[in-house]
Amino acid sequence: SRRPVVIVGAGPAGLTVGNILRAAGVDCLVLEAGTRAFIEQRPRAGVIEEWAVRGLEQRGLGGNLTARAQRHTECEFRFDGRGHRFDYGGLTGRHHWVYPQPWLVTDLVHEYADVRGGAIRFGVRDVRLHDLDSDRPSVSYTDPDSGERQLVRCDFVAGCDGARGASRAALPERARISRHDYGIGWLALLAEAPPSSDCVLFGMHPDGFAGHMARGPGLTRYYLQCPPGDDPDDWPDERVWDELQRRLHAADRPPLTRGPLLEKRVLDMHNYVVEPMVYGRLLLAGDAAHLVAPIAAKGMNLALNDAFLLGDGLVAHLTEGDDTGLDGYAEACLRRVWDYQEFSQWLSEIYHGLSHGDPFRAGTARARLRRLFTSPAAAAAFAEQYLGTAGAY
Ligand code: RFL
Repeated sequence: SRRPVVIVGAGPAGLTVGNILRAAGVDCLVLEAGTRAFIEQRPRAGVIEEWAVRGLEQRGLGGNLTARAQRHTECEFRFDGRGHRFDYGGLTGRHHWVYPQPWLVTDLVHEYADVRGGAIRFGVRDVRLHDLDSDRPSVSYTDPDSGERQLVRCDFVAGCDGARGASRAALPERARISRHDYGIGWLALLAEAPPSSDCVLFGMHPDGFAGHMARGPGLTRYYLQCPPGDDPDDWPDERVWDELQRRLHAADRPPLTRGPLLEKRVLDMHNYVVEPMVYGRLLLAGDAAHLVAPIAAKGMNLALNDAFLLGDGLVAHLTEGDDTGLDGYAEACLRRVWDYQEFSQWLSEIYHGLSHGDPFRAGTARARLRRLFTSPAAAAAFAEQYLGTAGAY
């Protein structure tokens, strides 16, 4: 068979590209390794920036989100046994949205497959990309029902299959991959418990960072810094809650609301950026092109930014013969990517500096932290970067 575009991966990036193409009447096929139920439930991100929500709305994809998402205007830093509120909404007039990634994926799959009539195959295996440097690329995969290999010819392949997908495996030698490893692990936790605060909490403690992010009325994400590669089995629920309570303790705040822990995963904090993001007819988007450790909650936002630019660029090329969007695609994405990478690194020092064991780094991390509460200029700069409005992207 033949389609103008094959999209590999049905995450936020791939599904957004697919929806944009379908809205313009462009035929495409999405190939996804997971089942529909699996991708609709996989817990991950939750913080979506205002510009990204506006981008979804402009493409008819924001309906459920704006009706159901929580609006956040403050975060709180906890250190030295006290809570310090940071009112970024008051400073900038802007806000964040909290909307769990599986909800967004559920909305996007529904809109793509059930409303816009987009083709999608779930459970595909062994996806391979072919002839990317020619003008007749193709994608092959094993069909889960028949067990047979299928080949789809296309004009473009959108590589949206995340950090461990077929697109990254297909990158040629000329790809330059810049990496940064923080040498730190985070135990990512999902608690079946109401949030313990009405805003995001960042705990800076000599024993390590701890974080709290509401996901919904009965679901809360927590993070605990741990050694990279730590075994989640060494973290029984009681140990987790005691440690969270210690690191997020503030004399002027109520204790955490405990509950069963549904997910415990150790994430090794590292980043990479693949440059360029285009290889012949393969265009990368989202985590396939760049990974940013969840330190600043930026990954899904970058995936959406890529997807807007890629979807719009493909539509302009395929329907009007206008190549400006595709020609400038990688450069436009990478401006925001590098800006967010830099902010994550800057923020990481605040989160992890106190527990590094080096009193010099602890001293400078504390100074960086205090400056947010003493210098209006520093506070404004932080707010812009936290909200993703700092650059002329
Ligand atoms: P995804 O979401 O990984 O989707 C890729 C899809 O491709 C499929 N796939 C394949 N399909 C076919 N063939 C193959 N060979 C395939 N290999 C993989 C996968 O099954 C999947 O469905 O990539 P995408 O679309 O680029 O989206 C990126 C985001 O998912 C990611 O950046 C965020 O989750 C990162 N992130 C956060 N980002 C935020 O903006 N705000 C947050 O608050 C936030 N919190 C987080 C996070 C990531 C986390 N983890 C688990 C790393 C919290 C956590 C714990």
